[in-house]
Amino acid sequence: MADSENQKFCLQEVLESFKSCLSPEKEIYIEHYVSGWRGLVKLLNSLGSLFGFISKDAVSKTQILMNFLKSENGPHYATVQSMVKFELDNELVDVDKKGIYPESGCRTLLRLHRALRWLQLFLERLRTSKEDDKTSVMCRDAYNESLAQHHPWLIRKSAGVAFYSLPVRLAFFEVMNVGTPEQVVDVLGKAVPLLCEVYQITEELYQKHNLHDLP
Ligand code: 1PZ
Repeated sequence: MADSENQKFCLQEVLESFKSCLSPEKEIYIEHYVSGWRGLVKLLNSLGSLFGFISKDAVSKTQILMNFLKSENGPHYATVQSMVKFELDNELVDVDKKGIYPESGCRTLLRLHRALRWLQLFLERLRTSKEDDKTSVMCRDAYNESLAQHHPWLIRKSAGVAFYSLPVRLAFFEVMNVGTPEQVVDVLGKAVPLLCEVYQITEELYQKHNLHDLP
């Protein structure tokens, strides 16, 4: 595991990454998008071994995108928009669902994009939660409303088991590493709309190019 993944999670840092991933023209820089996810992986890693399978998948998806970014085609992978154009123009995407490109940038990012919807729903629930609300229920409800529809039974089951082991609300706020519960709520108030914007831009781009069902 890379050193950065062993370091302590900080919500503020994740917020900064997602902030810097938006260009003035509202393009999404893949490098910063990936570093936002890498930040979130630190949180997953601090939650114990039941979350290991989720963290592994998130790391492998971010690695695929980083490899593209470091490859000779790197400049085409600077933004989500340029990646979509490059992979479509060069027929590097399974638009006809043949499964020839199981690691295309477009299908890999689609998985993280769907997870971003879960994150947005979960953090909004957390932000507006009351003292006695259960993080496991917030997490499960957000998951059922989003990612679960894309996962087979076994993954849904394992995710469900992991959710039960989440720390209680106040302990979870401490893991966020930004200060008092009020400060956490404050940072979440900035983070959620930002994640929403990044999600929406990607969503529209994928809709426009009919990329929502990539295998
Ligand atoms: C705070 C609690 C964290 C709970 C995380 C909730 C998300 C549950 C996701 C369960 C994913 C299980 C592992 C692998 C699934 C893959 O099969 C799928 C589809 O990829 P494919 O098989 O088609 O290549 N992968 C995904 O759906 C991407 C999942 C990324 C999850 C990132 C979570 C980051 C959590 C941040 C914590 C705040």
